[in-house]
Amino acid sequence: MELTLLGLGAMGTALARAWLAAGYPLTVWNRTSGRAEPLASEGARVAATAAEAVAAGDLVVVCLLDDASVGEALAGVDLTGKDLVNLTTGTPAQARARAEWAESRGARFLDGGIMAVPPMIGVPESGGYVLYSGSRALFDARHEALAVPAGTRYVGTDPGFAALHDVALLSAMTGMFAGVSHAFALLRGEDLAPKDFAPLLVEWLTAMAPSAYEIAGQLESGDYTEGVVSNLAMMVEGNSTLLRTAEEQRVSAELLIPFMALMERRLAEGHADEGTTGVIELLIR
Ligand code: FVH
Repeated sequence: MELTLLGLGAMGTALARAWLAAGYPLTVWNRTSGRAEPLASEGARVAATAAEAVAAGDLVVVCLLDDASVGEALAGVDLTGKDLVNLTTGTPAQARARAEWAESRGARFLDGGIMAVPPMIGVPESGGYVLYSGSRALFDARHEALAVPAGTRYVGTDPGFAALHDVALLSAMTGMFAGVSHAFALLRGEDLAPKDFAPLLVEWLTAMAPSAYEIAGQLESGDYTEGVVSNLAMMVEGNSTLLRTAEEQRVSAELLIPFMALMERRLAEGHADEGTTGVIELLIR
């Protein structure tokens, strides 16, 4: 099997090194050719153009900045008979359109969402993995090579599903970063070392994370009061303490307020016995 990789940014370079270390013959291309030089000395063949790189490979992996750069790099390139795997982050709609685009050019297509940062690539114990969706036949046929840089999770034939899972996980992470930022802001100016607080924060967030299973169960059953231990009425009451403390500590509560407002709306609609699952209903447009 001949492997081609388009894109040698931070992530593309990490992917290339993992495949080279595993002994895969690899052809690489990057828009700025200088970035390929270190890889040439590590055993990669360097193509002068994207078309030349694609022609050299059966399995073509693309890891560029965004969907527009994928379109630019592959414009006019012959994809007939190729297995195209796009590891560029994008939206579900972009992935679906890219799949149609690739298939109409004679390629099998798989979209991937990388749940790892470059230092985690090629390090199995890091826990990094890639979500894949699209052609199951491609995934099965190329699994051995795809599993080299990181673990694999196939999430469905719909080419948009990998991006959907990826963005949902990143969105949850964004909320977590918002909460962590607010928590550290509360401590600023006090005689408290952030590094002493960090382990408490990690322990607490780890203990609370399994609440996702409770929410999933309630969404499945449709009963948002099922198994509730901390109800909405109590939590909304508690929010006023969170807000008063922010004021006392001279910290803006702007990261917390939007979510608290939704909790209050759901409570006002008569759902005191739920947890926070009902907030999801208020988000659906
Ligand atoms: N790095 C990370 O932590 C994250 C982890 C999760 C997944 N992402 C996604 O991976 C894609 C690539 O990310 P990256 O870290 O390699 O990004 P950069 O280092 O900025 O490299 C960008 C490469 O894209 C090339 N490029 C940009 N525009 C074009 C274009 N119009 N035509 C062709 N190539 C283009 C760029 O080339 P150059 O600037 O060196 O010439 C780099 O090769 C990305 O989707 C992340 O969201 C990474």
